[in-house]
Amino acid sequence: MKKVPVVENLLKLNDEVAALNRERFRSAHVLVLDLIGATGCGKTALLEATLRELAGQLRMGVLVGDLTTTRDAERLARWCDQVVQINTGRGCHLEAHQVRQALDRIDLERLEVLVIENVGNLICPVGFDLGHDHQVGMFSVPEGEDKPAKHPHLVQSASALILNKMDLLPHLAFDREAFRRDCLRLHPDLPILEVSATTGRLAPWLAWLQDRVTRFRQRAQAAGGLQTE
Ligand SMILES: Nc1nc2c(ncn2[C@@H]2O[C@H](COP(=O)(O)OP(=O)(O)OP(=O)(O)O)[C@@H](O)[C@H]2O)c(=O)[nH]1
Ligand SMILES: [Mg+2]
Repeated sequence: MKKVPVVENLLKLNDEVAALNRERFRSAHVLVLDLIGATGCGKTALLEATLRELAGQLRMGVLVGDLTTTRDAERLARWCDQVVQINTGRGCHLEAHQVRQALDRIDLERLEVLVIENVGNLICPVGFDLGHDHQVGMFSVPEGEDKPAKHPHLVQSASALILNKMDLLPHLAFDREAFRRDCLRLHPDLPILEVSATTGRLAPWLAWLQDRVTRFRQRAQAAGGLQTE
């Protein structure tokens, strides 16, 4: 029977475009994060709070994926002038070519960090390289403590895992220890960043982000690509 490797080819093509994106990001010295979490876990809320908190300290831009609306981009544009909405139509995740097109609408040279808010979905986005440096996974307390165990691929591929809506902990039966245990069983040493985007409890996430930016700059300087101020 004739072999038709459709999915393999799709991913191969995506990887090729992701490699081009990565080259672009490297030459502009921009650290790129792919933020992945279920719909409603608070991705946009976290980015709004982060942009507000780091205004004047870190030059950030955001690409935000959503099926049809521009609502997230409108929320983020209040805090940042480098925001592009990518509408995926029926697509449940972002692909590298969509990011590539969006880069034409953003001034990469002016940025230090680019965050890509992926389409709200815990499954499909994980397998698609966008050219990013890190995947950041995001869960929230109301989703329940069993979600890391049910979504092991995200936990395993993430460089850090955000647990949002910590302010709701007193009101819900959420087993924090079971959550942590499952995460660390799947990915030992995974940073678990407990935050509350809407109440301003951001410290673990901001510290992780700053640390990654520092390491990224050090690596770029060592490679001779970034001038010290
Ligand atoms: N209590 C509480 N609510 C939060 C927190 N963060 C976000 N929310 C609320 O959760 C809802 C969803 O937040 P969004 O930021 O739109 O979530 P999102 O992950 O960007 O959603 P999609 O883009 O649709 O996938 C909103 O009503 C937010 O106000 C939090 O830390 N605590
Ligand atoms: Mg959003």
